[in-house]
Amino acid sequence: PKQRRSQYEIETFTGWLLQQEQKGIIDAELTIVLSSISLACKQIASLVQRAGISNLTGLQGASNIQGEDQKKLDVISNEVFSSCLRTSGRTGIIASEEEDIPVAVEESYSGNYIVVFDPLDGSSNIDAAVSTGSIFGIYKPNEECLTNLGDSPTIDEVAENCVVNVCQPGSNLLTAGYCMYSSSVILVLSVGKGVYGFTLDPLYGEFVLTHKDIQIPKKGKIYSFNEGNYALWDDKLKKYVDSLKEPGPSNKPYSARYIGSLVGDFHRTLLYGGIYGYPADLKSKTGKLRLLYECAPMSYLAEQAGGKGSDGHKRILDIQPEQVHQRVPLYVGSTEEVEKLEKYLA
Ligand code: AHM
Ligand code: MG
Repeated sequence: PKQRRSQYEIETFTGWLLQQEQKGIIDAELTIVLSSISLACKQIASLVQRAGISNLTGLQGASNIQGEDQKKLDVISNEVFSSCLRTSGRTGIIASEEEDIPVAVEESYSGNYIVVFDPLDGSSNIDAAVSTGSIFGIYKPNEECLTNLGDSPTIDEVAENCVVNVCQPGSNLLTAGYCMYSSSVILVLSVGKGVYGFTLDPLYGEFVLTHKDIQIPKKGKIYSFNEGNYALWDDKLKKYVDSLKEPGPSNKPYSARYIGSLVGDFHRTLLYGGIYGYPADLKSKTGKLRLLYECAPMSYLAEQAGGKGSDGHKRILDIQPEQVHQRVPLYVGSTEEVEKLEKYLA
């Protein structure tokens, strides 16, 4: 007879990963990469939580290639993420918001996965102890490019090869996810079969399955835009946002919620429904958020949960990146809300 489930049984992230491997959804190599990412997230969570105590708030005193001032924790989180991936021995190339160009990971024993990430997104929130997060996406290496390299490639050839490998459309993603550092630490990811969420149990130090097969509501009455930029938006977008403020027959307009932390704003949108947007404007002609490690992973998760990710006209996952740090407008969330916005922008 089958043994009864015990009341003490918990499903951990590690257990869940092994099940995905047994079912043939991911291979052993990817299991190792994902578990090294979860370790990086635990380390970053503890750094973020203790930032004020260990003097890790404030600026590093340098800026990244995109001209943004780096926070101390931006730099440290990047190091944590990179070294966890490096020691997994299954990652070939990494591309990060905080690195100028993609980096080849020499120690790779096998696997050679390409991992794109933003180690600490929304870090302007750190000093006020408001939510932040890490975002990641994983691609299979492009075999053709690797074999084209020859036996003893020069450093420039390797660097160029890395860029070619990394610049894949989101539709090639094998898996993507984020970890949110908030009142709880929650790891949300998809390996292409729905979206699952795991909450870090601070006593066990383990991520525990808490959100099974997350489905984003088809519509939702929350919009999440930085409306401070309103005067810089184009007229079609202004009309759309104005329309959300009309009370309608129910006498209730949409609610506005904006943390300024993509992971937090997206996580709420995923669970409650609605729309998150970072449009292009007069100042940021192609928007602010980066296609590779911000927009594509979030759009992949939205689609896996039954929602949509769009640049206002087309599917984010269909965009072929030309540059590693390329920016695109992003509208992501409930299907009906994203489609409504696309109609206004058409
Ligand atoms: P970062 O990667 O430098 O932290 O910037 C990305 C963040 C997102 O988390 C957030 O959605 C957006 O920038 C907020 O920008 P703004 O302050 O312009 O509203
Ligand atoms: Mg970011």
